[in-house]
Amino acid sequence: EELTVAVVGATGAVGRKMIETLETRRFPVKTLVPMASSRSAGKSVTFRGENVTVLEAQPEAFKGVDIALFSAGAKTSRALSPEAARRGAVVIDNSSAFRMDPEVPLVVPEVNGRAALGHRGIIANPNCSTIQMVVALKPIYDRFGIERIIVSTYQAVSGAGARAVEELMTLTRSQLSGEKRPAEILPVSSLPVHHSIAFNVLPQIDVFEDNGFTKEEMKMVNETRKILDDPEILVSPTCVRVPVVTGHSEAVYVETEEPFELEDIYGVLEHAPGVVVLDDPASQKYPMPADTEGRPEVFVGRIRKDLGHPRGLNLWVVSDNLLKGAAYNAVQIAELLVEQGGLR
Ligand code: A2P
Ligand code: 11C
Repeated sequence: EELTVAVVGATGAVGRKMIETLETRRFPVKTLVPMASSRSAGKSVTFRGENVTVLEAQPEAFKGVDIALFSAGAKTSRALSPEAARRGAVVIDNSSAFRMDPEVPLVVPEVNGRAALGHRGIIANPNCSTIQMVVALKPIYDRFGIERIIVSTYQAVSGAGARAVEELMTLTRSQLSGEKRPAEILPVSSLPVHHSIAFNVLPQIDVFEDNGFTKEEMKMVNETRKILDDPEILVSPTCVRVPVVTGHSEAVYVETEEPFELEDIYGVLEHAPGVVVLDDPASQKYPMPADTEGRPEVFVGRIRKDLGHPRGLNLWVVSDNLLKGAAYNAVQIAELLVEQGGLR
């Protein structure tokens, strides 16, 4: 089967990775249709060694498109995903626009791939920090049950887009040369106050909600519940931005329902799809974002039992936020649709 595939947000940090992943995974693309805002129309992107012209994303551009991968922000998704779906495309949407819509499946193929087949034209790709956590926890959840998750994240600036990456570079350079430049993008570009990410960590990702948690933290709570289909599971997140370009890290503490032996945790993780166990303290082996950039898997290390709680377990989970956290997960969903007859 040879398909027409649109990538909306083709000039952005995630969109570029989507196009790269379609190529490296040899996805059966007949025609690639890259789209972005009117600012980028007429520019080109490279696919399989050829230049392909970027179109302005608008309803008529989706005629004849079989699969549309969206990563151009929630506003664009809200406006154009239904238009694409109406014209017969299956939309795989990386924004937060439809994730909590009960009619839209929220899919991580290793965890709840079958949910994708129940789509009505739109499938949502979860938030990056949620994806890598549920990939690592699903095998433990299936074997021992999980009552409670306490997670602290160490998130890369590429999660906030290409301009945030530039800001990390600019502010680091200016601080090294003794200048004092103001921050303009992070933590949240649309808010009036900004803090420098250079030589710093920012305990704010996205805007605050009334309960004192940020929107990013509430995504980890609500998306985890939806993906695991477990509205009761307790999730207590603190999301933090660190001066890393690519690769989110997470310190994850869980309390299981059933008692476990550590060797069984290693066993289930070593056999889990999409997981690589990298855990050898004696030789100082553990996952780090610098080593996992460009890799599609979720890496788990520092696996240890809690000192006090008999069913407490600590893990360190690292993955490339632009790949498994976004582009790769979206292309995996597209592959699943092709393999299991989920296209329209
Ligand atoms: P453009 O480059 O034309 O602004 P990032 O997350 O790296 O900031 O990228 C955002 C992506 O979303 C870019 O490809 C950007 O295109 C695209 N985008 C932003 N606004 C729109 C819009 N209104 N319609 C279509 N694409 C958009
Ligand atoms: C970040 N997790 O690192 C965010 C980016 O809902 O898809 C992705 C936001 C989202 O800033």
